[in-house]
Amino acid sequence: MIKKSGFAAIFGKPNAGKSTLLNHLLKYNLSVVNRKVQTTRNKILGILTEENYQIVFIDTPGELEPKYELQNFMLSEIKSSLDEADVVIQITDILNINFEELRKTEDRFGELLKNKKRIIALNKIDLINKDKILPVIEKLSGLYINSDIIPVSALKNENTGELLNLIVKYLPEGDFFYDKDELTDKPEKFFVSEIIREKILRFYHEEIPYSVMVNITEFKERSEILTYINADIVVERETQKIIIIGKKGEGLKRIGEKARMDIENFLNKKVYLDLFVKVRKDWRNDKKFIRENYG
Ligand SMILES: Nc1nc2c(ncn2[C@@H]2O[C@H](COP(=O)(O)OP(=O)(O)OP(=O)(O)O)[C@@H](O)[C@H]2O)c(=O)[nH]1
Ligand SMILES: [Mg+2]
Repeated sequence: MIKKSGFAAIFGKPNAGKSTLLNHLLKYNLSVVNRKVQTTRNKILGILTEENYQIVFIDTPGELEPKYELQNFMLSEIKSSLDEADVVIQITDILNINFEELRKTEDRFGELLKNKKRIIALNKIDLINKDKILPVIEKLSGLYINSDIIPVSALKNENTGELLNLIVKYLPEGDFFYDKDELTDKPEKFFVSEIIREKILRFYHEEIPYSVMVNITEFKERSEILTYINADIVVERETQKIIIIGKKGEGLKRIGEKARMDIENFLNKKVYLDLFVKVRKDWRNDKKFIRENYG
């Protein structure tokens, strides 16, 4: 039997639905999804293995003009993902198409994209009248002459099967890169920190979600059934620390309770979770700190 396998980068603007698509194709909630922009910060591999193919998806951070060091890191994650990819799935929110921006993307990433099979996935079609879709595709086809354009809804799973078929069509022939049971490249610790960060994205607003990083400082299996986890929630300013902790510690307690339940489901074990809030002044612009904690 001929086997196909390769890397498929999921690429696009913040909030376009990249992580949602990844999770639906994998049928597993691997990557954090949120209404806010800049949810994904690292590239995350999600591996889909079937009898005759293996797609190694790479979820990437949203493409934006970097304004601080963390965003420079995010941009470097996008670039290395595109570089590794055999197929690029470029997700575009059909309600938010800006041709000037899309042209800028071509200027910025053209060199990395030029020899890749590219699929433009027009996402969120569940939010638009169906007869409005075709004119958008026609308009875009001038910009993406060598690419397929396919309308989908990642959220409602519309046309995602067709998208998957197209990706498989473009995969190179070759042996699998990963064992068939492997789902990702990242360790459990990474996903635990993402579960905690997701609670903060959900419960807090304005600049807090963008100023938070979660660092797992201890991860110990105390017994067959109990894991002890110690995590620092790192913020940029003293005032943010006060907001996160909340009145009488209610805020931190809420994060801890919700995160612990999700971590227990994820690890399938009882968890003792200790959370601390720490201030590292302006860490988003601290190259050394970012290098130590990301990457
Ligand atoms: N209605 C609708 N909403 C969607 C669809 N796909 C994603 N969303 C929503 O769009 C928001 C952003 O989704 P994400 O998957 O986090 O987007 P992303 O591109 O990974 O975002 P970043 O990681 O911040 O770049 C979430 O609220 C999703 O539920 C879709 O097909 N239809
Ligand atoms: Mg994302």
